[in-house]
Amino acid sequence: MFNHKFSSFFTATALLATVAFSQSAMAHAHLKSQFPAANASVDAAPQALTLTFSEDIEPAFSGLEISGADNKALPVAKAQRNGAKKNQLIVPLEKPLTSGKYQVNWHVLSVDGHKTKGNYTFSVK
Ligand SMILES: [Cu+2]
Repeated sequence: MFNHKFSSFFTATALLATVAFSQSAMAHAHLKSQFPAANASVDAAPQALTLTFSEDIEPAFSGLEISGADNKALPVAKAQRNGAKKNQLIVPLEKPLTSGKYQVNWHVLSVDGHKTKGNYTFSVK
């Protein structure tokens, strides 16, 4: 009898914790897609990097660094948020990318106040 009560209490608590956790995890801005795509090898050098997140983001506290094979950050213009899609960050490149491999390190602040970051690579043929 005691064991049964204890185990259903435990199950209910675990369930509540799972629900609470998945709700807060869902609210974070995760990178959903990007252009050029991660691991892609593109023919034409992009004029801007476009990153689409799972949540709306605050452009003033979001941005990225892009570096080439020498690990030096390349010049980029101020990060902008797509006027029509508040979950999309657009970062224009100030110089055309030459052929080679590039790493992007991004960080964003989602509108719920949570920060996320990550990185990916792509290359220009
Ligand atoms: Cu969040």
